[in-house]
Amino acid sequence: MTNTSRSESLFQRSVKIIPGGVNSPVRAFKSVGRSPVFIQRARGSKLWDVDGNEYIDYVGSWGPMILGHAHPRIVEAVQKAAIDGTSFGAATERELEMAELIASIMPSVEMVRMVNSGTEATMSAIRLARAFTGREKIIKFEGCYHGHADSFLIKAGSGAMTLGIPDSPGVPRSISADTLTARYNDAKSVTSLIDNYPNEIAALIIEPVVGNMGCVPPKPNFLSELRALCSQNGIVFIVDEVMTGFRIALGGAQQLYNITPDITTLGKIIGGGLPVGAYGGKKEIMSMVAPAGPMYQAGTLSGNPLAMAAGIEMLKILKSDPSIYSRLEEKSSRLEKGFQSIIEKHNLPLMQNRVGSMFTVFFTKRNVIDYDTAKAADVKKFALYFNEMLNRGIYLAPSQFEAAFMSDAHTDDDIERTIEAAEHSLLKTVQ
Ligand code: HOZ
Repeated sequence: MTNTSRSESLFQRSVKIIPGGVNSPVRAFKSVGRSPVFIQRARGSKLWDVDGNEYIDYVGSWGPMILGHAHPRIVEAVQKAAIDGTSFGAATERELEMAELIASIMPSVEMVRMVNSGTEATMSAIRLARAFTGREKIIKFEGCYHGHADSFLIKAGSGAMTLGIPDSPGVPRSISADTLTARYNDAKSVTSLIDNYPNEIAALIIEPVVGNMGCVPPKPNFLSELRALCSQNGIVFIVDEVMTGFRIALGGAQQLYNITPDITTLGKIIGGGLPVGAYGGKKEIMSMVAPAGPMYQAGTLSGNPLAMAAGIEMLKILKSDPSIYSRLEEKSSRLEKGFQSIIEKHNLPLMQNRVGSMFTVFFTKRNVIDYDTAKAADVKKFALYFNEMLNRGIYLAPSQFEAAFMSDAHTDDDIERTIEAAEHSLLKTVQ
């Protein structure tokens, strides 16, 4: 058993002063029946906790660490930027460079506004869609998570799903009434909402590949059907690429599945690990954002120089080296095959989903294609498995309803060790 005594004592102190002892619920390890490990430092594919334990990391700060932790070029960019000042609340050349970089990689993004998190990006995007259409309702999908703004905490995935609070108290009824929910991978469920609320729906927002109920890929043509439905009905098509952007392909899910969103929301990865988000899309729509137009949205720290410096370096590296994506695919596929051979060899009641370097092993035999099938997973068995893996030095997201992420820093040895740990852990927990 790994010694995590210092983490435990820090957690005892934390719960007295921080709600639940953490600053974001998914970090609490609550659903896996233990207290969290406190991380001290990270490099490449590894994390070290305050007790000195080393872990192979598949959380990657929930996605953005696609190059691994503390990449030297990103660290240097942040250090250099910091010397010149950490925040100005004024226009900078870096923001322009970042906007041009994003637009050069994602052609659907004709104009872009930087914000500080994915939540800010999505909540601003729906305000913009409402301003643009003059309508109030939005469609989201059960089990998708778009941050914690009121409109999205309806049948929400991620921590809300993990903790069994998909519909959070505190969200005014007037706001939840304007959020309609459809079934992921079921375009017909969208059609009936559109039929029931003609000319009332401002936007449809979707995780193109869901990461927040575990990894769930779209069925063939699902995304293009949604695109067509939105175009036919004057609905703003918002593709939330906070997890998938620059991850499952350089140009994100919109490149991989050949769809053109009206608005794209971005986060995490464009800050290279610093707090960043962005929303961007058609010029006609983005021109409504203040001060170009009347839709108000603002932020002192938006386009922060440290975050821009880190993000620009990250995007430059990703853009200049396409072999990163072939390596990610090769390594993720090798890990998937390793898990598959364990599942088949021992006839385990598990299934896997993977899109590029995002993946989840579900504790169910049924195909996981939406919220209901994800919910069918055996979370108690997952909790046992999680703990076994942690004790073997493998750091997974502490929830069945989160995706795992491969980075370019993961080594062949990391993958071998993960497969070996998984076989032992699964045999101890599943049968
Ligand atoms: N929802 C994200 C993970 N699926 C971000 C992590 C968090 O909520 O802290």
